[in-house]
Amino acid sequence: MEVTELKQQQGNYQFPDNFWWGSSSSAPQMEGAADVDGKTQNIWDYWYEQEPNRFHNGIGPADTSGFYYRYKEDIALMKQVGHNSFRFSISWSRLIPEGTGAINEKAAAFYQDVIDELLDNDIEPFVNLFHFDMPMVMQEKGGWESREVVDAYRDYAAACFRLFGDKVKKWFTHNEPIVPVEGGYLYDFHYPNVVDFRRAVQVGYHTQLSSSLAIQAYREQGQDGEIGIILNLTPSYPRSSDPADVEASRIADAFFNRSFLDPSVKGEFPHKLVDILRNEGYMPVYTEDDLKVIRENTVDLLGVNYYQPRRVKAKEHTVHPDAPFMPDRFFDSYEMPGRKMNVHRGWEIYEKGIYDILVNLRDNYGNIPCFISENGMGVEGEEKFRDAEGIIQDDYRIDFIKDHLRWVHKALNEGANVKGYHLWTFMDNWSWTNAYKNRYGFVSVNLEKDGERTIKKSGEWMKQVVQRHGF
Ligand code: BGP
Repeated sequence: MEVTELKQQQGNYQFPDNFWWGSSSSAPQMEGAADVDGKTQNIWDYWYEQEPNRFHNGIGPADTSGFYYRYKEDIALMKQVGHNSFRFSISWSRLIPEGTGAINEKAAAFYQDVIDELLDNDIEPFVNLFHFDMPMVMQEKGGWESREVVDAYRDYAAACFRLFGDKVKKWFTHNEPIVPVEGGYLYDFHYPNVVDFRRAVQVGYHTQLSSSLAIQAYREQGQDGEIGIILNLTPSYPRSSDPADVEASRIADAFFNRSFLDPSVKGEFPHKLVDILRNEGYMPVYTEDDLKVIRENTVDLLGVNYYQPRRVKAKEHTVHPDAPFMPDRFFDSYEMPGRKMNVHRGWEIYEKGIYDILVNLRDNYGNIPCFISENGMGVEGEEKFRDAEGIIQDDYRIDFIKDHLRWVHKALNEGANVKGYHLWTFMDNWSWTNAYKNRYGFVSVNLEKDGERTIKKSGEWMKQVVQRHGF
């Protein structure tokens, strides 16, 4: 069934009573207070200091939505829009300012308060440990290229479980681990702005290892919740059924999806990827003991972030043998004619992708318990949709969510093990180098009025969805 057909179907989309409804967020994008109460710099604070002009309108990570100060007000708003669960991340550079060693007691108290406030409002905390925000002290030791940093991360994770594990029962080791690999080591949109495939492979491998070590630490402590990872899965669609296009899309899938999905869920890296790395001479430095850790510490639960598909075709021109090695040596991207776009973000909107991911997890990944941990629509200039009552009329966001939820519903009916839907994000926040360009929230944050929060039409709508368990 194609997108339009499903969209036209009216009727009742009913979800299970215990479905997780809510939203997701991250510390560096929402907390603000970047150099307050003992927090040290992470790579974003540092990079902004070095190159403020790389950030939209020159706005840096110190000016995010101020959740650090306003979390009680914000959690009350979450309650108002019907959340029964909410994902946030802990900032490593806030909790352990030197990267290893002493806990910052003020930071521990802050996260403890946030957790208590959520629980008091019947909102289950989902806690993620790393959202692109390497502490600068750790980056100076080599970041994810360094095995020492992997061990420091495991200790940081273990400290979080000890501090908060009695109340937090859903943990995530990383958000979108492929993104810092792409951004920081291949395509220059994260610090340290390296373009080097060999280093990228080491970073990716060490990030996976760090996740598996954190899961091992969680289980060694005898914690009784669930632990997983959050991956941005971009289903790879070939231009045609021509075998060369299909092979190109499989390779892209191995690089960008299966590189973390397979080891996280199955405990092993995909052969397709390993074969390429071995044949081309780009295997990372690894040990058999580490591979054993990866094999034995797979996830309980998978978060799926879905924004856009990847369209791929066979490579049309051979790459010069001396050109730097990049994954796109094996495929070209392809713009599907007539595709629907989110013009603000420049991303294709393809709702059926969310269904294809869920069915793939059902059929090829043991139907691992999962949930949609991010999906959302960034829009520029939303202030112009504010009506006389001050409410942003974001009907486009409601349509976007419904169009995706219909496909989630279909997957659920066909046996996919999907347990919830979280929007990116709760309130407008700071989006890395795009800063405040695109707004994503259920709640607007008015930067002109001291960060004033107002629930958007989509927030009011979501509340009804949760009350009715559907729409
Ligand atoms: C995901 C990230 C989020 C968030 C979102 C929206 O990749 O996990 O941190 O930012 O994308 O993308 P962007 O902010 O780049 O528009």
